[in-house]
Amino acid sequence: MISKYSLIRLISALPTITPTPPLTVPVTNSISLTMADINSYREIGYHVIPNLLSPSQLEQWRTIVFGAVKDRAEKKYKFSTVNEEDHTNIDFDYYDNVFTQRVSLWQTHNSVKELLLESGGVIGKIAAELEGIDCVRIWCDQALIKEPFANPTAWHLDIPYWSFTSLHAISVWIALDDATLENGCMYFMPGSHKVTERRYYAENNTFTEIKIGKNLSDIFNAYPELKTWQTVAVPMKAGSASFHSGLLIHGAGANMTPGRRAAMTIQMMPDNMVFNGKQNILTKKQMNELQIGVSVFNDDNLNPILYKKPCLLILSEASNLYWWSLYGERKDMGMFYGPSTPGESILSICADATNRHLISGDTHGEIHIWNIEDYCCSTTPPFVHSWQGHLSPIIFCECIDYKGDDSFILTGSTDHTVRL
Ligand SMILES: O=C(O)CCC(=O)C(=O)O
Repeated sequence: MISKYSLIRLISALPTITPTPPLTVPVTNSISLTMADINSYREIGYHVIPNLLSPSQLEQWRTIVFGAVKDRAEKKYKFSTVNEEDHTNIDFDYYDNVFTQRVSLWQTHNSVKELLLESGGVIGKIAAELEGIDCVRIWCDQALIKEPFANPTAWHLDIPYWSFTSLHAISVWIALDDATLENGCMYFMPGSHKVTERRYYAENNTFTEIKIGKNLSDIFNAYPELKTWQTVAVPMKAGSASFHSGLLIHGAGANMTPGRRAAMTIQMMPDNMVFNGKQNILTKKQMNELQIGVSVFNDDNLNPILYKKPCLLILSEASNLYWWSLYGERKDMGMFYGPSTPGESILSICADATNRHLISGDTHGEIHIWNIEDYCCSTTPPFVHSWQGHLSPIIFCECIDYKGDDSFILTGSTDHTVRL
């Protein structure tokens, strides 16, 4: 009989290693995504979070962002470095009246930097979960203020403009004023991210770059198959936010009112992104120094980390599951006994896509599920379910997410069967 096994599985889990989040978090920190939210985002390419900011947090964002924009506007430059050109847009007079756009305010204003970084535990975590990535860095931030009677924002997708190429880039768009059908709310084309992704692969891992100009629909010259697709207007209350994939086609209406429509946005990227040769927000100096295909945007001073999943190493030594923190101080965080029958051993473990559930298979052929969402101390995490999966030891288990809300567990055993 198999008696002692040990195996090491690295899973990213446990969002709450620090028991009490700092009170200064400038976003609603009770927000969490469900598996249905994540699946919906992956299907349609965007996700709306009502009331990301409470009324007092909204006031804080407005004060900080408008203060920085005013400061930048008085100095008359859009980018954080003076005299850098904008390479994304043509028809400059027209574009100037799409919105007042101020880029990378975090670089020139510490208050903005603190605001974004303190929000990272919520905003970055949502982005990480929606995109299924472990680390979220800031590519840039942009205040986008549609002034009274401003032009519409032409249909586009974001990633072709940026200086790295990733299918997991994502933006958050936070309404600092009510965004309405009348004043230029966002519009999305649900599901278009799948078309642009397919095209990327079909065209040898490249994107067609369309300059954003006067013509609202130029993008459809590149994607004619999308001309007949439905679009969705996404009006939202001030303080609410939407997250959209860097692959999703989106735009915004004209401001037909004498009032302002302001939004603060953060453009986010995964870790280890490689320079692709495009200038976008980079300075001439950076362009001269960076090497295409070699330079990586992992410098925390240039692309700060907004969120990194706290990682744990789980070690199963016979029947016990040990938890080790890999970030910060390396220490054991907890241990509990796995099997329901004494003397049995855990031979396989895995976690679901959101790392909320830990699944284990033991030498008795039993499958156990625990809720590890908030587990990081010495008590046993809440037990969810267990059943006899096989007649003999389970040596392999893997969690498989299928389109709907449900997860499947694939197990393999020394009874010569594989079960789903
Ligand atoms: O605010 C807008 O008008 C457009 C915003 C946008 O395109 C974006 O956040 O990617």
